[in-house]
Amino acid sequence: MEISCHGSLVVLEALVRAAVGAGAVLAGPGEFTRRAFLNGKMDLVQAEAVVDLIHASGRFTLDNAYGLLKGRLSAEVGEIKRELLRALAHTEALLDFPEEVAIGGQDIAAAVARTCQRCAALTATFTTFSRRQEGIGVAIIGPPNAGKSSVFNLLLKESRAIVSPIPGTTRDLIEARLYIDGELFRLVDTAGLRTTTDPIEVEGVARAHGAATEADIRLLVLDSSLPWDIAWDSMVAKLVPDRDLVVLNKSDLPRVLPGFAAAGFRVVSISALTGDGVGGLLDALRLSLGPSPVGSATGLVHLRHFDCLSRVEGYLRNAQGILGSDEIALECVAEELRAAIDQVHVLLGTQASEEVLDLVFSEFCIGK
Ligand SMILES: Nc1nc2c(ncn2[C@@H]2O[C@H](COP(=O)(O)OP(=O)(O)OP(=O)(O)O)[C@@H](O)[C@H]2O)c(=O)[nH]1
Ligand SMILES: [Mg+2]
Repeated sequence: MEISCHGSLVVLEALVRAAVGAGAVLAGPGEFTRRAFLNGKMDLVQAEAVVDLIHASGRFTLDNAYGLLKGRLSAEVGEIKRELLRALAHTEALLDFPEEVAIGGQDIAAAVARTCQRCAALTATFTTFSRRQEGIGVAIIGPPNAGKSSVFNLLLKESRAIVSPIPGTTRDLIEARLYIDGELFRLVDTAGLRTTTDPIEVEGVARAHGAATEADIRLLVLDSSLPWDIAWDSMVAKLVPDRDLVVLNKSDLPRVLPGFAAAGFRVVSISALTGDGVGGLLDALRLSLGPSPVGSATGLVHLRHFDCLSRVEGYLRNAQGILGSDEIALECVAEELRAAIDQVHVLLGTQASEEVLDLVFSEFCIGK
């Protein structure tokens, strides 16, 4: 039944109260998707994709969630399940009627190896895909006063970090989200890297090093109005070629820095003061990010999926070990295959406990 009424909150509240009084039950978080799942309209992986769609904060998450909802991963996992069932059936046939079946241990070993390979291909995507979903970490690093905080503010188009001519202004890590063409980046402004005795700044520099190590992309900001400082050599040495960027800042001032010779790095010249060159910096960030893997591949973004498929992979490796030994204990192979199939059921939700379901559906909004 559908009820239409005037939109005022008081009317709505009175209506809901009256409906509940007449026996209606309020929908819980994710209740409609949970029903669709319980009625076999979608599996658990697809139900989780609905949560991803609701919370999608960037284009990658959106595209990937849409792919999951359409059953892209479910189809791949379904194939793995079919291969496992076939391998188990063959193993049991070989156990029960060794004289009558035309299959040997080698055939089963080949099938297990193929399936294991398939799982490994999926689990290998987890780091790239989940990183992309969470947002690409970009650490803005460099010597004090180079203009790191100014570059950070310029990219965000707001004055988030304090900028001052005093070297050593930034101490804490300052984090902010930035979308470039719908792709999410997590920017971190850091303390200038230098040797100092100030205990607070020492801590800031240590945190800056930590942020640089953790980041997916490092953006080294140097002041191009200064001559090269040998302290910068060690900063450049830690950069990853073809990924990290060198930003020569203060292009509005007369250039003193000689040409930047280190090969393999994208070098961008900008003025954080005037905003000149910011387009080139955004282009360079896009290039470092690379094309979206969604569209060309099925990947894992959820720890639960990664965990289940890693277990499947583990059981299959055990089965491979047994099949590769001199005396093949087929009973043990069958056990490993059964354990692997169970994990596939857990992944698709056909064997998920109430606890797991509650956990998945608790992330929904009410009424979805
Ligand atoms: N002329 C000019 N000055 C700039 C530019 N970018 C930053 N500055 C100035 O350089 C000084 C230092 O800028 P910050 O952004 O605070 O530098 P930082 O690298 O964050 O410095 P610390 O936090 O101390 O490590 C400030 O006086 C800025 O106004 C630029 O492109 N051109
Ligand atoms: Mg700063």
